[in-house]
Amino acid sequence: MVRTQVAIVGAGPAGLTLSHLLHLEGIESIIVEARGQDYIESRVRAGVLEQTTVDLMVQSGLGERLLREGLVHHGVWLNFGGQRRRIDFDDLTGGRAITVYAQHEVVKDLIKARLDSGGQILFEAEDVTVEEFQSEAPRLRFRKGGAEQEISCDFIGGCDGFHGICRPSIPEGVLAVYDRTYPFAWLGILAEAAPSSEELVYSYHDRGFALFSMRSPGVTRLYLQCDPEEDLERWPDERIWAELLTRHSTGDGWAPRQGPIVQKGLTGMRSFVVEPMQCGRLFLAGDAAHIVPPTGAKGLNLAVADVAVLARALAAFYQSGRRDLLKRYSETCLRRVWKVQRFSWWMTAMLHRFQTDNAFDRRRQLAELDYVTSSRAAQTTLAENYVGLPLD
Ligand code: RFL
Ligand code: PHB
Repeated sequence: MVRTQVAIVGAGPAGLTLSHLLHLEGIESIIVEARGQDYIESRVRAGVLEQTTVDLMVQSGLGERLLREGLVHHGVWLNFGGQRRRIDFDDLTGGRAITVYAQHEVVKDLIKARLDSGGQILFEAEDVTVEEFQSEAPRLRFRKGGAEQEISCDFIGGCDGFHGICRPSIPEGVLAVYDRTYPFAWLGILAEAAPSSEELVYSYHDRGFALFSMRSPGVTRLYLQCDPEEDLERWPDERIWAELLTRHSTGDGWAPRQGPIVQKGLTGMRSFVVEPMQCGRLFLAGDAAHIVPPTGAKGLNLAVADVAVLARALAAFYQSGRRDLLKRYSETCLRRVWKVQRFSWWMTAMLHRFQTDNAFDRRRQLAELDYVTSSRAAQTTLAENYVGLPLD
């Protein structure tokens, strides 16, 4: 049996960042991951980092490539009723910004940092189980390369995403679930086309929402609101471009630039939170504990914020025997989680077409967009949430 201080399930942004922050505090950890390294280093997901996330990465020594290759954006556009209006983060938040840097690049940087400093990530682990976490001696069990393995530890970081095993291992009755599903999904594409706007464009349209984003100076990322049961076979490239151009039409002549589509996918939309985010010595972080619809670009950022709180609490435990921060882990995280849930829900409700909406609702949405882009108070509300609330 192997021993470590903190055993972490999942090598996504939450698990890897936790392991990295613990290492900086002199705390040992081992990450156990179901997938292979190549798979997780190329999994296309989020792309927008809050200022808060960028600051944390830079302060913890992960800034080198991010600061060189990340695209810093000082605002976003809201496009509705034939007008494109800009929310100026710089002016509204005292110089805070967002950085476009793909999640899998963050993951690559984190894996490299862990492996370079002798960290252990056990990829391709099968049938992981978490045990005895309500005692002082939790254990992780799994199979790797056909052999049974066991890790004994002081704490478990449950960082295995929404479909992981940590949350379902918590005994029935402990967790309360709060959730909402939305009656639509996003069809997302990556296109080999130089972005035609320097900043993101969120478009509200009669035919549904569309988003213009990017990954690099040569790659555009675009999304379209669609049916959750949508069949991608019914979306040949020409149909996708026609729909994107219609929904992104503006009065000022701007349009996304077209190019070969190199990836297509469907993303469901859901808001989900469990309370509490801990049970004994098992601590849930990131998507394992909560998910948000992608409209606010928050999932990855929330995962990083959780593990910053957890790393600080574990450091206080190991350095001075303090248990109070660990005890309050869930409470501390949930204050931020619920604010981010509210923001993600609000952006989603403001920008999407709901089938149950009538002409009244449509006018209400347009009025809200007009207000949000013309009142300085409302613009500040959007901007300060988008660039990221400060860590507690
Ligand atoms: P992850 O990234 O899902 O990582 C969990 C890891 O655990 C592994 N795992 C297991 N390992 C061992 N045993 C098991 N039984 C396991 N089960 C699972 C998995 O293989 C995986 O490696 O969760 P984490 O670390 O909490 O990170 C969360 C983020 O990935 C997620 O919130 C974001 O991607 C959400 N998201 C966005 N977030 C943002 O902050 N900004 C964005 O712009 C943004 N855009 C998006 C998004 C998510 C999207 N999709 C595909 C859902 C855009 C999209 C399209
Ligand atoms: C992305 O670039 O993938 C992206 C950007 C903004 C969002 C969601 C996703 O709100």
